[in-house]
Amino acid sequence: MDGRDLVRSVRMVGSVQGLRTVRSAWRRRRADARALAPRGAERARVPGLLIGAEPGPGGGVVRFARSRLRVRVAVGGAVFWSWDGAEPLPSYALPGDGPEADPRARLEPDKNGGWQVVSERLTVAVSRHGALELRTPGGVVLRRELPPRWWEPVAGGPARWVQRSEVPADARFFGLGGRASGPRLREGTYRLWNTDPGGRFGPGDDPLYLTMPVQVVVSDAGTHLAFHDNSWAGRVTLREGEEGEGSGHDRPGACEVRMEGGPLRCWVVVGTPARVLRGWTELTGAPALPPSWALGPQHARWGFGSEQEVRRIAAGYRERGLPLSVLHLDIDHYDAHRVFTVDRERFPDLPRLAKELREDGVRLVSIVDPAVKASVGEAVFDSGMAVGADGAFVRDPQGVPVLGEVWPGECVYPDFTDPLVRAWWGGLYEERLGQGFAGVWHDMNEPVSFSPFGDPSLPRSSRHSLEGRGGDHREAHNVYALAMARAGYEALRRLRPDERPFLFSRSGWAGMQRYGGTWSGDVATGWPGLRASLALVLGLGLCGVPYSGPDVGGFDGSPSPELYLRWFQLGAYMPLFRTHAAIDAGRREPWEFGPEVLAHAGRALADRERLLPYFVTLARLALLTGAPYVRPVWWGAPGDRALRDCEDAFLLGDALLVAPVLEEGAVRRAVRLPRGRWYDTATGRAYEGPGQVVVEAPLSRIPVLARAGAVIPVRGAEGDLELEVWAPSPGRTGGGLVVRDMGDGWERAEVERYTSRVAAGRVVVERDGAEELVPYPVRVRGLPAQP
Ligand code: NBV
Repeated sequence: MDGRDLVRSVRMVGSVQGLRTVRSAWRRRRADARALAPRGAERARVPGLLIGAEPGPGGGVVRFARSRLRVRVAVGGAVFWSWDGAEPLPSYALPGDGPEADPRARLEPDKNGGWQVVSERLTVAVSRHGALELRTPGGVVLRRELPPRWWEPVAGGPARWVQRSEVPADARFFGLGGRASGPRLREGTYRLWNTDPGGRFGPGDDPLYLTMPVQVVVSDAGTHLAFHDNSWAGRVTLREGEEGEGSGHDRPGACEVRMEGGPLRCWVVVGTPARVLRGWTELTGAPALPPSWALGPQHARWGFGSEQEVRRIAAGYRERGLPLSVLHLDIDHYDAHRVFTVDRERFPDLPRLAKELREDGVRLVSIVDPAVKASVGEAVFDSGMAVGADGAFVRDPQGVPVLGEVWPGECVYPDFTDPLVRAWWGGLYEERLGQGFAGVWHDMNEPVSFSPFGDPSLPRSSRHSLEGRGGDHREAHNVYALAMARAGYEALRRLRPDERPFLFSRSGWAGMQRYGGTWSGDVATGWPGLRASLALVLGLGLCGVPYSGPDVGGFDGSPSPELYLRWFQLGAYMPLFRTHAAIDAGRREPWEFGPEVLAHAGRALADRERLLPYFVTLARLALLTGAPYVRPVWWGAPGDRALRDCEDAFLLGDALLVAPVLEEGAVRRAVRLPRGRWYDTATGRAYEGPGQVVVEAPLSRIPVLARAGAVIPVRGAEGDLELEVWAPSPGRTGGGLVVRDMGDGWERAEVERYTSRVAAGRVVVERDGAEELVPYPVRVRGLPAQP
């Protein structure tokens, strides 16, 4: 540990606890040194030559001298392949039993002495040395997997492995969970180990809280998603390719996945971006539909301090006519930072506060930290110790509960990979609901144990149930928060069966969307942080987690009024729109930055309110199709290379292109447009894509462009649903989908489909498949003024 580390620990938690974190970190190091033998001598292995094959459901097994490769095409087109006999299950990413094999896909010999599986969307060709090629039906190679290599410790233990792949020279990489440096993942190594960067992070920090071995690769040949279903620690090294400019000597893009253990198995989904996300969420589960109120503006702060302050903030919004849907209470409302308690002095009557706020349309959401104060007599600790035969908490190999250091002091950690523990923990949410909270915010669940040096988490040797299979923290770490989310989500469903749960979590893993959303975590206040917050939301959306958003204004310090405003304007178009900051940071209420910022923030809030029906629609479409609300601009045109490289704008659904201001002082900006006509929604001016245009971006707003022909559900002046229709370009038609707000329960909703066209100089809107007239007022925009 160097001096800087010590300063970091003291700054984080204060001096007494700072010293305790040093002790806890040493304890962690000692525990691992004792329990995890050094790997010692290792034997390297490659598959060797092909020796035979056996067809099976959806594909079959190809045998090599020193391993076997299983290939299986699933109904729906996803392809599974694995080495050494690994099966798709067990998996934390897949709910239930995973998809059925496609009976039409067969394993057959190819003409090069290898074998192939031909399916509707993909041919998987296996070479004699164990390389595997994924080709489109037209024969274009999307991805080539080279034969893997394993290193097995001679003395036994988990085998490390590496899998190298090649992708087309023009390919771009995205995903890997939430990465601050994205959305386009450039050359570099990205770690797979959920990590609290400690206090705040910027674009250079990696890994962050929510990593996933999920990569989305976009090239002229097509889009595909590759998921290495393995929760162990790993690294992904990416290198973009280079084209030989017609010389025929392209250098392919390269991807190398290295894992410290666990199965070598992979799912690949191919198609258009929309089909890929549909296939991915069919595989890993549909995104939970947030209650509609979670689509409204939210405000949080670490350090609200008291009920009076919460009331004062709510009144601040109300008196200024600013909409507010949710207020969040952070750890400071706990009694001595202990989860599932309330500081009665400063928050004497939370249920009453919740009720009052609710009458004004504001819900309360509670932070929930996983670590439990380790002390006999503490209710949560005692009840946890009584769960099952061994108690609920993660133990060391000797069976002693593992201690970490978090806000309440010395803590233990529930083992959420144990179904019994999930049930017990879930029961504790009843207390939160009893306090009047309407949703939960999971924090510190990487999980964190403060540490001035090394990994700020549990010892890797700690034991976990892993659904009864047994294993250690090396395998459980990355799925810890996912399993915690499952506990929380299932509990809320059980406790409030008539309401859709609202849950979002800092950490998670593949499949996280089944239980809720996530947020940026402690993004550093500054222009780079603003950029990082967009990268995170885009990357997570491509990994199947559509509901997220940044700490608007940044987590630490004090943003300049301009930065705050630009962040606020971006946030207004993010699924989770929430201002939040650290206990020692400057204020984040919109009125704290002067009258000009207040006026412009008010406009952003009003825009969000107006777009709520559109957000409701996008949320439902995410549930039905896996498509994220916030999409990269190449979503509908992955073949447009300039769009593929555009990282400073995004599509909100199909209809809107949002171009946030990410640079200090900018009052206009270049916007890269996809094909077709786009209207600046503020000025009505039309632009033709594809290409780049410069649009005005005064402080009062960020550029939002509407696609010609778009039909967008909005909230009219009376609060009723209206259709905002942007004139189709000449000779073209347009359209849009509308899903009405069915409240916060489980009622199914109909997807209404509208088309727009121009007839005799007028815009006509019709509802598909319905005789009746359009049931909402229609407001047409973008038509040239009639003479
Ligand atoms: O609970 C306090 C904070 C919270 O405000 C923030 O949003 C989380 O990301 N929490 C982290 C723990 C403190 C970290 C320094």
